[in-house]
Parts: sequence; C-alpha cells; structure tokens
Amino acid sequence: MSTPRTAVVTGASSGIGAATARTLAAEGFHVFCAARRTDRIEALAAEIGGTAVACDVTSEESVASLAAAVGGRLDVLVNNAGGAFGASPVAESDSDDWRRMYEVNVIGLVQVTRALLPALVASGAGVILNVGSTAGRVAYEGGGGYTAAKHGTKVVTETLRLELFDQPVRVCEIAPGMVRTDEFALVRFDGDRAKADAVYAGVAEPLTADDIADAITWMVTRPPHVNIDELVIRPRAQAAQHKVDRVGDS
Ligand code: 8X3
Repeated sequence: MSTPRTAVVTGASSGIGAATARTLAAEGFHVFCAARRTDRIEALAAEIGGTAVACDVTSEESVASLAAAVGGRLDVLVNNAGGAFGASPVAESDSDDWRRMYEVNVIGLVQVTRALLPALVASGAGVILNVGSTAGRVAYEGGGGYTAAKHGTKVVTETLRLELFDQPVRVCEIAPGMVRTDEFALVRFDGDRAKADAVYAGVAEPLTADDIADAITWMVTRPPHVNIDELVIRPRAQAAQHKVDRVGDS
C-alpha cells in the first residue's frame, strides 16, 4: 500500500481550517490538524482519521513541535491560522491589536513555513497554500491593522514563490471576501454578537467555510506543474469590498 499524502492545516479548530481538514481527508490526505484548542482538534482528528497537534503558530517552540510531529515528508501546508482583532479607525486603534494581527497573519505563517519547508521539498511536489483575504487587496475604513497584515500575507506569498522558483514546491494564495464563519467576525468585535451579525446583515448567501475548503482542495490537488498563484473568491452578492447586495438596501 502506498503512503498516504499528508497535509498540515493550521487554525484547524474551526471555520475554514476545520472545513479544509475535512475536505482534504475526504480526498485521501492524512491531515495534521494544528491549533491551540486541543479539545476541538482532537475531536476533528478522530472524526477524519487525522492527527491533532497542539500548536500556537506565534511560538517558535510550538511550531518546532509541529514540525517534529510531521516528520521528514509533507505534501501540503495550508497556512490558515489568522484573524482580525478590532475595527477601529487608525487614529483610535490599539497597537496591541496591530501586533497580534501581524504576529498571527504574517510572522506565524512565516514560522510554520520555515519549519516545514524541508519536509515539503522532500515530498518532491509540495504545496504551500496561504489563506489571505480580499483585505490583502484593498483598504477599507476601520480595517487598517487587518488590511496591513493581510497585504503582508500576500507579499510573503509572492516572495516565497520567487525564492522557491527552482524547488519542487508550489506557492499559492487564496483571498476570500465575505465568508460567514462561527468565529471570524465575533473575534474581530471581541464577542459582540450584534456587531458581528451586522457584517452579514441582509446578505442572502455569504460564502461558507465549505466553499473556501472546496476551492483550497481544488488548488492543492492540481497536477504538480500547475501553480495557482492566487484565487480571489467572493459571494455573488459582493461585487467589491464596499459593493454588497443587501436585502432592504436600495
Ligand atoms: C475577511 C474579509 O472583508 O472581512 O478576510 O476583510 S473582510
């Protein structure tokens, strides 16, 4: 029997990460589900026949443990851990929120990539898939710290693709727009359910975590010579960041 292909998904405890772990497992991958919340990733790993690895991507020590658990060969890395904290105008924003966003969306992604790159190269056809955002393509009011961090995710992806051009590793980015998940907006607004719900108010069908997982799985399962550099994905109702079809709006 051949060895199953392997994948690491960071931020696998919920939302896009958990959905991606499920779709990759359904495609036959053995998935290492990495996140801080061990109860959630253990349940997920048991469900999909994967491996749970407790990991905080902002800690180099924790990332080294993840690399040790994965071993010498890895086919796919999905750098999904990330998030937005706060939505204040720049003039009123909190530097700690900015630091946390840069830590998780950029430095965490770099640390995980650095640690797992030798195993991806060793596979002979590795894929790094970074989960960016449409917030990495444009600016919007109140988004300063998050848009800056997600522009960082985009630029790190581009730099890696240049630096790894002669290595057997593809480097891809998916940039989702409005995706309704259990936690993204709630975390951004520090648990304020009314503010979180307002993000999606009147939008008939925001994207779901499953929509993004489906796209990610397609991207990482193309033949090894095909690199999907970037894929911007939005709900039909969101023509642009500020141009959203909401029921009740004229
Ligand atoms: C999430 C997209 O529009 O909330 O990454 O910035 S948005």
